[in-house]
Amino acid sequence: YIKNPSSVGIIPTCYDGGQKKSGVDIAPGEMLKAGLATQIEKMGYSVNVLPDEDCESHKPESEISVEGSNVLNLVWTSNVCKAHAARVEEQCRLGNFALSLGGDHSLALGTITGSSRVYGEDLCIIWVDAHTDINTLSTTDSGNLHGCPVSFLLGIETHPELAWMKPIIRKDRFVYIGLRDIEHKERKIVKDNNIKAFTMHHVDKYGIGAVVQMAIDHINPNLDLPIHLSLDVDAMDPSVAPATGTPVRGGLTFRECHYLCEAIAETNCLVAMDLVEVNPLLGDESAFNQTVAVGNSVIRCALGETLL
Ligand code: NNH
Ligand code: MN
Ligand code: MN
Ligand code: MN
Repeated sequence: YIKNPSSVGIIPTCYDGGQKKSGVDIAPGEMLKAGLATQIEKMGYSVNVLPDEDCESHKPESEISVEGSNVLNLVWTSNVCKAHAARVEEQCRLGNFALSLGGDHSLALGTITGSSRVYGEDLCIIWVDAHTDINTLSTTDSGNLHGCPVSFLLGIETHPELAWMKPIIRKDRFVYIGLRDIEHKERKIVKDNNIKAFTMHHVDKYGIGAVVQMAIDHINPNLDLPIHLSLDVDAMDPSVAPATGTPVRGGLTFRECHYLCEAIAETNCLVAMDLVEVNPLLGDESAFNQTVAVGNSVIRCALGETLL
């Protein structure tokens, strides 16, 4: 795979059907309006901004219901993520850094499927989030698919509607950082599947530097495998990234999240990134501006902006 790609493909998908609060679908437009593409160009990359996905066109006539589950928008989410996966796959095949802008975190069903089609079982995932997003169709209480993508990506859950995913992500190449809001049933899934997780407790105990080092050592000890970073802005403390649908206090500070992105950039292994769950409609104008700005800022850090 290509280390340090010189081109970035920005793939916006304004999808909000993986949860119930509208507004997360205008985030990609706002992040681009705030100058993301030019900022990345100024760093020396060539940047290609792909058109926004027409999510309404993917809406089915009727949704299916799943027995024993209150899951919402399964068909719609599947259709949107399938289209998004093809776009991520294409960028990775071209050797471009695939930057997905969401939308809610259900989009990761598509983002990581797309990169894994190109990088296969080598692909390592760093999931930075307040939440584990590992509910299955039967454990989800909210019925929101943004709380479920990890179970599908790791092959813990399947559904015929999502059969196109054909997941190949290795559980030992997946790691969480930033967790602090884990549902009881999710905790059991994480433990039963032996998934490496660094919660905020570990960040407090060891410091962010050691946590990121341990996380990278776990998934990619020789620094020879491609990494996909899936970053949910709610991993950051609400004082840093307030405009998001499910804020949880006690999150990563501004510097901790930036440090994390810098340390991943330093590996030269990062090939794809998702920035999801910015909801510009939640909170006042300053909360909105602050969250869009910090989203763009952590993206630039992951692309190496602050490294010498
Ligand atoms: N665990 C909850 C659920 O399944 C919340 C998920 N919300 C998120 N995930 N923002 O990152 O609905
Ligand atoms: Mn909408
Ligand atoms: Mn998430
Ligand atoms: Mn989250």
